[in-house]
Amino acid sequence: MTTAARTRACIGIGANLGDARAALDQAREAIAGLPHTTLVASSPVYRSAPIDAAGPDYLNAVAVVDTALAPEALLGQLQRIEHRQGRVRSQRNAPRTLDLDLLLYGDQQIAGAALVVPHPRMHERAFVLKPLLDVLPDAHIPGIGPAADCLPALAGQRIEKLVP
Ligand code: PH2
Ligand code: MG
Ligand code: MG
Repeated sequence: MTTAARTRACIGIGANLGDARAALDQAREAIAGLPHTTLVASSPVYRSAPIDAAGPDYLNAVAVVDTALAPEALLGQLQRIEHRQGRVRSQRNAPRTLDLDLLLYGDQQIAGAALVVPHPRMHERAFVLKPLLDVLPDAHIPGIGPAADCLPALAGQRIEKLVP
């Protein structure tokens, strides 16, 4: 039997409608249960002001997985989880019960119609970088550089780590 090579991928988790804390917990369980995928790290939860969006504060976290799923297949699985947890797509950046973004997929750069990796705005968002760096302090964003180097420029973004 051959063993498919696994790739380390990082998933951004966000919610700002309904019981966002429960949505994050449920999403992490669902990610842990994905086929051909192992959850290797799960970050603390942060509360942050919406960026480029209206509505209530967001809760955000990051999950790190090792997966044999191809990037598009992983994205499809993440969208299924969003849908199961009541995500309704209206206008861009509308408040949502759950948002799962494929942030990083190994060191790959992907520019497809349905999927762009690294997530194009992740280096500008403290709500992505802080939880990511909690679990992967050496995280590297292909085409950008070390994730840690991006944080100082984002000091103006309101964000707080929640107690577990
Ligand atoms: N997601 C967005 C837009 N703005 N702001 C915060 N704080 N957290 C998010 O997850 C978020 C956002 C679009 O996905
Ligand atoms: Mg998003
Ligand atoms: Mg999204």
